[in-house]
Amino acid sequence: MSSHGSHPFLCDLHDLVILAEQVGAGNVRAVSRLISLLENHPGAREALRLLNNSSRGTMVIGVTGYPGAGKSTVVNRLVSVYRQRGLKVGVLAVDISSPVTGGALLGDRIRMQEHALDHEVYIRSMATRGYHGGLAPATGDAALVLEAAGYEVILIETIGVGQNEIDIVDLAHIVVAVVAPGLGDEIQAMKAGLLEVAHIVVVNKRDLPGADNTLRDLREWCPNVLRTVATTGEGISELAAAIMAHQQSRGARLVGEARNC
Ligand SMILES: Nc1nc2c(ncn2[C@@H]2O[C@H](COP(=O)(O)OP(=O)(O)O)[C@@H](O)[C@H]2O)c(=O)[nH]1
Ligand SMILES: [Mg+2]
Repeated sequence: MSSHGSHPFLCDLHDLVILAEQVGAGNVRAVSRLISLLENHPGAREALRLLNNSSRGTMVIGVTGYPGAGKSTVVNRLVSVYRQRGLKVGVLAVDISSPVTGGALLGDRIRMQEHALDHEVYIRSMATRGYHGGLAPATGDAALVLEAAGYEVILIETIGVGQNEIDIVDLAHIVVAVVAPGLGDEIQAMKAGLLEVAHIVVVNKRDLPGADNTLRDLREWCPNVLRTVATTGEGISELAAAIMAHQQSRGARLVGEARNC
């Protein structure tokens, strides 16, 4: 990318055209580079108009829930399912932790490390940078880049921040809320927040005490609650099937969005 005077990162249209072409060809370095530009330079959004996002049947899956519920572990398992089906998978893991401390972002990476060497899997952590709504500012743009690069499934892990969990609904075709047992009163708060936007609710950590109580509590309110042990993979194929069923019913309906809960 050529530099311009005192602003070495400013991108001109010619650079963006080339970058968009490379993204369209599935070039991973170009994907990373464009997402970084989109995170740091509003002018890079010009490139989005140059991407070819038409006629792609990309499935965008949001996975939300409180920190520690097991979102990254669930996402890691879902990546395996989609890879077994031969699909190219992109993961955008959004976290509140600052890029400086990196703590939880590192956790996400470790949870998904088994896919690190798979060229058909792209994993990227994004920091919220103080932006409210559970997503990083450039998450939507990054999803468009992955779509243009031919990723067929995009998993977006977002932090569960209760009432502010609305953005993911606009971005994802389906939202999976991951809940861990033992939350007690927090479950009540979640019903008014992130569970409200979910199409599928998952009680993860079924192996821990309290899982059945949590399940019973949620089922009173939502018939479609699944159970998983993400660390062993138990229940993940059922989750993948539920996601597929929702995707198919969504395609059949064309318009109108019915939540499971
Ligand atoms: N016992 C148990 N631990 C789990 C399960 N799923 C995830 N964990 C653990 O819970 C911790 C948080 O998981 P993580 O996926 O990083 O949660 P996230 O913050 O929601 O992304 C990690 O130590 C995981 O190994 C599960 O089903 N059972
Ligand atoms: Mg995580």
